[in-house]
Amino acid sequence: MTDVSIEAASGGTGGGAEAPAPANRREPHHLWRMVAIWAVLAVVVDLLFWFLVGPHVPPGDMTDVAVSNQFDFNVLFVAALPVIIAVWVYLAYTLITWRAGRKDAPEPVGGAQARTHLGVQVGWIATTTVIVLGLFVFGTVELISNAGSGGGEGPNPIWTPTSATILPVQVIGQQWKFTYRYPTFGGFESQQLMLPNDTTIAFHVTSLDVIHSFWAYQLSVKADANPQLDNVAYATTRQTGSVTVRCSELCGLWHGAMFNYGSVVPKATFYAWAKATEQATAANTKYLPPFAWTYVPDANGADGGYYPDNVDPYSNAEVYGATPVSPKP
Ligand SMILES: [Cu+2]
Repeated sequence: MTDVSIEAASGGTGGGAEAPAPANRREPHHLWRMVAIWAVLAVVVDLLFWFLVGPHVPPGDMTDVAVSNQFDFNVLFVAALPVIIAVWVYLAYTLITWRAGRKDAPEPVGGAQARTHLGVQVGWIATTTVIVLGLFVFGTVELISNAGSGGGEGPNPIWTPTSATILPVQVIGQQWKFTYRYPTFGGFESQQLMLPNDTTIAFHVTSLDVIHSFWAYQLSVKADANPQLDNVAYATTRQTGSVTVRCSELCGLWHGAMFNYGSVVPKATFYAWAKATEQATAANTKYLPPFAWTYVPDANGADGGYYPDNVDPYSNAEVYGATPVSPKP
């Protein structure tokens, strides 16, 4: 070990020319060649990606947050592609240039010279710092400027949309389905997520049992569904179409089957549907618990969990420490 270092240090004054190449042959500056190949490829691939692939990157453009998240993903791709291209160019270049079968192939020299190269060290630290901190600032700005970017912000969101009118839709997760309540239409409950187009929606996501996660992929909305917590996420619809909703938090045996579908429809269609469903389900709605942002699960009751007991006595387990609907005798 010591011998090698001394040898390298004492012989390392020729700037990489110690390789056993023929005396009459001048080695090109391989690093600059690699940089040139990389720069051209990186620009070409980034441009091709941005214009050809970018518009098709999920989650698409069904809502404002989907558009902004697609933009974010594309920026991340454009930042990442030159990095992977650098690795591939380096690998391909070295395999070709210094392959054993090449006649008079020069022996690459590394070791001590590479380790003490100030330019490489400063360049490496500076480049990675700029990439990491740049993406950190970019991601934070994008999260805040898009009202939480479709993510759950808890019961008291600090990043809110600027729209004058917001339609609240409650998402209720339970083992193993999602249902939706519409508080501005008498609090009726639907098995299907229906949304009006060109409208800012406030999703109020909660759970009746364990932790689920409401993931409406095309809307680019993803918010955890916690029992006794009102988790709010925003999105503004821009296009009609169908939506897939999946649970994205492992929640028990049939987690994989916990999905359903929804639609973004024209405003008039939505209001007609909502009014009609409100009337059609009125007889059932009165048996639901009154609309609330969260519901107390009824762990021991024989009534299926959703429906709070109106009959005393409650056990502590039934109300999870909350105040019963009516006081104990
Ligand atoms: Cu679930």
